[in-house]
Amino acid sequence: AFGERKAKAERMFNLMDQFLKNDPISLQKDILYHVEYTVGRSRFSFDDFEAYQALAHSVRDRLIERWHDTHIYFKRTKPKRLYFLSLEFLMGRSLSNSVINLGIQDKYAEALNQLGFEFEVLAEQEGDAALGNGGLARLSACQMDSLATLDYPAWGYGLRYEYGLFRQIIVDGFQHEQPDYWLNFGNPWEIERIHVTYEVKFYGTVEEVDMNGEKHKVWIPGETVEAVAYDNPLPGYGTRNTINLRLWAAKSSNQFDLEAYNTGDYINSVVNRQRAETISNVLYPDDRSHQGKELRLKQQYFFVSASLQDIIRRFKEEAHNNFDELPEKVSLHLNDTHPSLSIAEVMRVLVDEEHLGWNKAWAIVCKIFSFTTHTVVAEGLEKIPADLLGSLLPRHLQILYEINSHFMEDLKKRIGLDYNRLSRMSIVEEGAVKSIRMANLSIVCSHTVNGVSKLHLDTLKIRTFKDFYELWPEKFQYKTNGVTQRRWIVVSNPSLCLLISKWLGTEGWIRDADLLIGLRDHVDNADFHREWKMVKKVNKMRLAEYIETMSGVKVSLDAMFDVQVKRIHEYKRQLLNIFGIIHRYDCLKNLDKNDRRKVVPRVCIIGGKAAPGYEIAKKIIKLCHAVAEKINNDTDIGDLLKLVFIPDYNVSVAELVIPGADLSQHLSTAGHEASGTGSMKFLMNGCLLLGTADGSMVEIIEEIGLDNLFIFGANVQEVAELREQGSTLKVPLQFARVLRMVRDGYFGHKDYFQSLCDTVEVGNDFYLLGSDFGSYLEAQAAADKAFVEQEKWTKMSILSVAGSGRFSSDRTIQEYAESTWKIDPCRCPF
Ligand code: GPW
Repeated sequence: AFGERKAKAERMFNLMDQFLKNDPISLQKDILYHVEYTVGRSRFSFDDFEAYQALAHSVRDRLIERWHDTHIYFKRTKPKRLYFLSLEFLMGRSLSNSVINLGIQDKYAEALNQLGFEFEVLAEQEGDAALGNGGLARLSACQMDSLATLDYPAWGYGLRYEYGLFRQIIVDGFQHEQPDYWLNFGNPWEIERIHVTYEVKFYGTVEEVDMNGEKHKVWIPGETVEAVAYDNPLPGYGTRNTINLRLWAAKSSNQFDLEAYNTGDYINSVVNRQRAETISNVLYPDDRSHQGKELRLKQQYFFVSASLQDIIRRFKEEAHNNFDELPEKVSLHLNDTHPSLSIAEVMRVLVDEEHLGWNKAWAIVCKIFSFTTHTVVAEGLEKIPADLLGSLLPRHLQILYEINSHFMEDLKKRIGLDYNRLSRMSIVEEGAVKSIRMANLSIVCSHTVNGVSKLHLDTLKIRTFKDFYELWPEKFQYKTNGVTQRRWIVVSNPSLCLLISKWLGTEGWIRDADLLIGLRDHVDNADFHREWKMVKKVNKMRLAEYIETMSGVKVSLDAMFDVQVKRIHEYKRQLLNIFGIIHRYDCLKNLDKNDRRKVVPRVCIIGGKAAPGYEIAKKIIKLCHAVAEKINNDTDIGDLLKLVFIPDYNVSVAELVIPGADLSQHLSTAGHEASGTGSMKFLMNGCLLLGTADGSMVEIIEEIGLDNLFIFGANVQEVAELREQGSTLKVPLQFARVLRMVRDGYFGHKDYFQSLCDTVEVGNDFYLLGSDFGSYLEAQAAADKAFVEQEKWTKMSILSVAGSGRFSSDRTIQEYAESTWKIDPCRCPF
């Protein structure tokens, strides 16, 4: 039998020849092969999109090759694995990132040139994979890139939504949402695994049965849905390792609704089958608001159940069913509370299916979960109504109650009968609506709870999770977020990438961002300055062209490009920015010709999506457009001030906007942004930051020094004090004046904007726009002043990039790997 297998393997190997070759001729052959046989077009007639598809398929082949090698190697060496569980991944485009990480970008460019195509043009054909909302989801994507690059044996698990985050279109200045059916034109980056499927059960009842004299709970489910795996290979940079992001899609199971078939209701049963497939249809577009919807809960459990079946199957194969080894072989990471039903599910599997007994199962569970929270405010924490949970997952609700009763008993022993504190810490909330607090569950059951910045952890300790911190101080840690320099410099800013490598004399910073500090050595070099400014100019040109095609507004390259792009949220204070712009406009109008000549021209750029049900956020978007219309059409003002709203902000748009920015704004009221990662992307692109001492900004200040950015506003302590003052709070006259202009209908839509204005009226101004306005204007004035002194500005810009090394997600991931997950690199040796 061995000889036979060997002969077969040899035959296979000879048929496969060898690894795919990457010389231009081989690449051209492969691309044309895919034009004919994958895309199904003639090699004599295909358009740019078809060329992109064929190109993508040729890259995919190369990814698959490495992906296989990596997984064969993991299987052979059996390292402890990290499973990164997240309901959201904002991957954006894959083509450029892949060829860069594979190290064959130049070869492809050359191959395409000879065929008469330009790589960049074809890359533009790709749509974004937008399976997430904002910072949290893009963070997952950056972290996957770092996990692959640092050779960690990691898997990502997520949902394959058919509709990603809605597309934002603007009609008369109002946001409208359109579905993002991103799979319409096929997705060359995924591999459908029709054989990797699991049944996921819902509803039904729990029965007690006797087994060998012991009583066991058995869940008799009422509905079965099938989960099908779609694998997305993610290559590391400078390594052969290519890890997997496995996304689940729902398919109706053959088990589904047998009843209806049997009773002869054929048509209805087919309709019901379709209904099962809706589970993974659509991404929920509200970040940080949870409405207790059944479909959302179904998505969460569908995801959790499929992922854990897959993980446990792999574990059992490797560990021969010995569950004592689970904590040495498996680390499960909860990206926020969204996947926290995993805890109950692992308990159910260990107790009900593997019959380990409660205490043993519990001891294992407490060793395998880690948890990262991305929020600051307790009100934003996820809660699931017990009724809803009990009807969809009756056994899980029992398990959650049991976890809680054990926890409450232990807690009473430790803190006594402090009923207020006990009820605050309980996993079960006994209110008008009895519900399960997913954050409490995650904290109780995880060995580590991570914040996403130093300041965030401080807030968790003294406010959000104070009770838990006092109980288990050692559980609470922080890992400052980071972003991947591969996407945010190498892919999105190729000119800067070349310049950095030239002056550092190495490309090493692409794998080790700390090397960027070496740029400080050249901070006064005139040639370096000249080249640095050229790079910014090129990126500003690219952005200016985009602005003109999107909005018809022509902008001057001499102006300061001032950008605020992120989800629209009251706490992020886009309104403060708009009020600042109104103030600037008002001042300009009152200047005489001579004084106007001294003004620094500005192009203010705002972009971001509002959750569809978030009325105030939508009004902010409308106000931005109303103000833009007034300013941009005022011939008296000309190039001195422009305001543009960039519609449909997403990862690809960010790749264009961030490198072209001179200044970027991060205005959250101190204490409200858990971290913020946009700031890090701007920092890496030599864009100066203007913002509050909030989240990761505090640490950016530590790295580059207060001299190199523009900080304003109340700090965390002051925010608390100011809020005490209520309606006696002092607000500058300029703020009152701007507010009055909006209220009086200076920008039209008088009635529509009143409720928006109410949110910042004295006594009601929770996010303190009024009291921060004065220092905001001062910071803006400081930015204007610095922009005129070009040499100083360039120096600040260089020092920003030089100090950005700490904000690489490589650093974050290494910290997680070493101190939380306890996993080691596992580098594929081929
Ligand atoms: F509410 N974040 C996000 F905390 O993008 F869960 N979506 C969310 O739903 C939440 C947080 C949640 C963001 C944070 O607002 C941001 O400060 C942080 O940098 C980012 O997550 C990544 O940690």
